[in-house]
Amino acid sequence: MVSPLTSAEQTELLSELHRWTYDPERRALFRELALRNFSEAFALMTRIAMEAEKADHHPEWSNVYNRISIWLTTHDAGDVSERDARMARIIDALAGDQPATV
Ligand code: H2B
Repeated sequence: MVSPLTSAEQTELLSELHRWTYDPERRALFRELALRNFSEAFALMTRIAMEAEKADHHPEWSNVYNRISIWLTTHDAGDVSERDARMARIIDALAGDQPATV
């Protein structure tokens, strides 16, 4: 059983992960990415998918052409946990300095 982050921990996490926001409806970390085109977006999704599989922690996401929307939440915890924080850091490292959706 994984514990959700406390609200203080969540606030601290969001100040560290400045590309992510909290989506209260989905109780999830949320980030949007805009790549140059569909191929680059899907290639990044593939790299993220490989890491997600290794970590046994999977994104909820959608893709429209060059854009990817990603939500991270921990079902067992019913909210954001340290597992989502870890996955968000991995995604940031793979995505590099992609700007938010333009
Ligand atoms: N991914 C995410 N994002 N949250 C989870 O709670 C989760 C997961 N649980 N991937 C994992 C798989 C669980 O279902 C398996 C059985 O370990």
